[in-house]
Amino acid sequence: MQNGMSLRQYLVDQKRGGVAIEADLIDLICETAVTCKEITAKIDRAALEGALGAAGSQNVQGEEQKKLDVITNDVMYEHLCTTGLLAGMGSEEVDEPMMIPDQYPRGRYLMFFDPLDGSSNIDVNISVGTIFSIVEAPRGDAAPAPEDFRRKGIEQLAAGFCVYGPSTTLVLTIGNGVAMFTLDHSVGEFILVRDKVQIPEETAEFAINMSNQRFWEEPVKQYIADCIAGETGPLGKRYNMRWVASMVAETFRILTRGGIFLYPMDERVREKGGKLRLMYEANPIGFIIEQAGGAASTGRERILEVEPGSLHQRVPVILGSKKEVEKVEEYHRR
Ligand code: AHM
Ligand code: MG
Repeated sequence: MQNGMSLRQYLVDQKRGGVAIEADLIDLICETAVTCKEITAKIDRAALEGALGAAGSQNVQGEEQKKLDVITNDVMYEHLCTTGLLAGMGSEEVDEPMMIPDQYPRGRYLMFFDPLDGSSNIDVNISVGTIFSIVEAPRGDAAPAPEDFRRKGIEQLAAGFCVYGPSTTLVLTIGNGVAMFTLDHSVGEFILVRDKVQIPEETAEFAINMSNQRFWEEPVKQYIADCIAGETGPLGKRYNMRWVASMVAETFRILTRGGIFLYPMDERVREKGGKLRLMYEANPIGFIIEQAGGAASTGRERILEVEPGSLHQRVPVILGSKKEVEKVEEYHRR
C-alpha cells in the first residue's frame, strides 16, 4: 500500500488483494467521501454565510440543533439518496428511518450516520466530524422495514468518519485494518496518508467529561480516581487528561498516539441508556477502534455485540488502548 493513492485506488487495491468488497460498496464509500468534501466547504464558509449558531429546533434526542446539523444532514441525504446504492438511511438528526424517494433507484445497503458529530463545538472553531456506518440491507434493494435498521455492530461492512480539523481527514475501515486519507484541496481528492493504523496497547492518557463525575457509576468513579492518584496510586503511573467534547477528535487522537475515551453511564441519562448513540456513533467508532487493535466496550460488554432496541438507542462508551479498556472492564467486574 503506497501513500499517495486516492481513496478509490485504495479500495480497488484492497479488492484485488483479496478483501471481499463489492463494487457497489466501493462506489458508496466514494460517494460518501464526496459528501464529506461538500461538508468541508460548508463548514469552511459557515461564518461567512451566516450558517453558525442554533437552528431553533430540537432533534429526536431532545438536543438543540445547530444550523449546520440540519445543513449537513440534508447534504448527506440529498446526495446519497440519488446514487442508487442505498435502500435507506438512519440519521442522528431525524426521528424515523429515511427511505429513498420513489423517483430514485434503490441499492442494497443501509447507512447510519451522524452528519456533524461534536457540533456543540462548531461555533468555537474546534474539530467536528461526520460519522457513518454501512450494513447490508436484508431485503436487497426492496424497501426496508423498520427492524432492518436495528443492527448489531458486528454486521458492519464498512465504517468511517471524516474529521474537519486543521486538515480534513477521512478514517475508514472495510474490515481489513484502518486507513486515513487527507483531502488534498489542490486536486480535490482524499489521498492515503496512513494505512494499517495501530493503537498502542497501553496508555496513560484519559478523556472524560470530569464535570459529570458525581453522576457516574462507582466503577468509573474508582478508575478515574486511581488515574488521578498517579505514580503512587493503584495504577502506578501518572496520567494526562484531554477532553475535546468531540468524539471524532478524541478518536483521531487515540488512533494517533493511544489513549482511553469514556462516556460512561451516568445517573442523568440512565433511562436513555447513556449519552452516545449506538448505531451511528458507538458502532462505527467501535469498529474502527477494534480494527486498529484497540477495544470498545460498554464496561460490561463489547459494543459491537450490543443488541439494538431502537435506531436511536444509547450506550455507555469506553474505548481506546486495549489494555486500558480491559482495566476499566475489570473495575466493572469487581
Ligand atoms: P453530538 O453528536 O450531538 O455532537 O453529541 C456527541 C458528542 C461527542 O462528540 C462528545 O464526545 C460528547 O457529545 C461531548 O459531550 P459533553 O457535552 O458532555 O462534553
Ligand atoms: Mg454525535
